[in-house]
Amino acid sequence: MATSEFVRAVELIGSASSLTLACHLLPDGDALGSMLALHHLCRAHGVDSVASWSEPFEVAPHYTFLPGLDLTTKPADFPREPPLMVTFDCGSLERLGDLAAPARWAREHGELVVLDHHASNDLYGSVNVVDTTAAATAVVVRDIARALDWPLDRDTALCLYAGLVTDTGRFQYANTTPAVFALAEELSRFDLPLADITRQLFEQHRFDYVQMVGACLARAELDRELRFVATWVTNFDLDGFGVEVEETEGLIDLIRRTAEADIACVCKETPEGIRVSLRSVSDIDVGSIAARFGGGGHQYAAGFVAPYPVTDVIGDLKAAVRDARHAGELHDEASAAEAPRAE
Ligand SMILES: [Mn+2]
Repeated sequence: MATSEFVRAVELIGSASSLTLACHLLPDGDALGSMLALHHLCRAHGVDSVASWSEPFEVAPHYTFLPGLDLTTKPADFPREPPLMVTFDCGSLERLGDLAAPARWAREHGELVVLDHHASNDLYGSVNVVDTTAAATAVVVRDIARALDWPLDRDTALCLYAGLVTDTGRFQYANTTPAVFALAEELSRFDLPLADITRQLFEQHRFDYVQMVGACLARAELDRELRFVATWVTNFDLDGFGVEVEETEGLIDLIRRTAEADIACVCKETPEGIRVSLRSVSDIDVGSIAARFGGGGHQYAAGFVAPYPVTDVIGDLKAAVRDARHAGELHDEASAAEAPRAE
């Protein structure tokens, strides 16, 4: 990917003596992995770097093994006026939370380099490297490192691999291309503990969490006509089972196993509102559904935050899914009408 924006990003990062790095709030494996990877590379090449994300400045238990978390900086200590800031896996300024203000400063007075792969990215940087063909932001960081001629080390490779394996759902989602396997092969050569990484990221949970999942799956609702399945996590669940909301990231991957549905939804009560995760295993684009609610994402994985009760969110979502299916049917009918008849 050698667009002029990419070339500019490489120039800026390659000539910097210091860099500030930030990923989206409530970071996932790709946000953390891609940011920490560049953090490691900067340190290896004599570039002072600071890496952070918004409060709550915590990571889910399944990410605590990532090397470099001990080298991150609390958002309160993040530079207020960074001359050069790079953001990772973040589609909008708002998703930077507490770090939106320094990003705004960087954009107006310095440079704000946005590295991302979300089609919904609103291009809020002064330099926007948004590669929608990349399976993960980790892929974009690998491209940047290659252009800089910065060789990878084992910690960097591990962080990039975590991003890649997270965003491809361990090489299961539709974004799993030959290029993804090629990068995974390259990274795995750093003697990465692949089985351990997979278990840490996807398999291993506290017993309290496993029991809470049982309760959430038991209450799931299936709309067979809409092929839509949804469940929710309340504050009562979290308190009762002693589970942090960050731990519940994998719940959507359990509910999306439902054969009678091709769109899955998990709603979670959080201080900022109902956080909604959507997954699609059909050609219904949940990214555009999420966009109707002020969120974003991809065709197969998307989300948004709604400031009203779970039952209302699910009701509104069903209406949106119905519209999307109806639009799809109209399109299919139109295509069928245009198609030449065999008889
Ligand atoms: Mn990502």
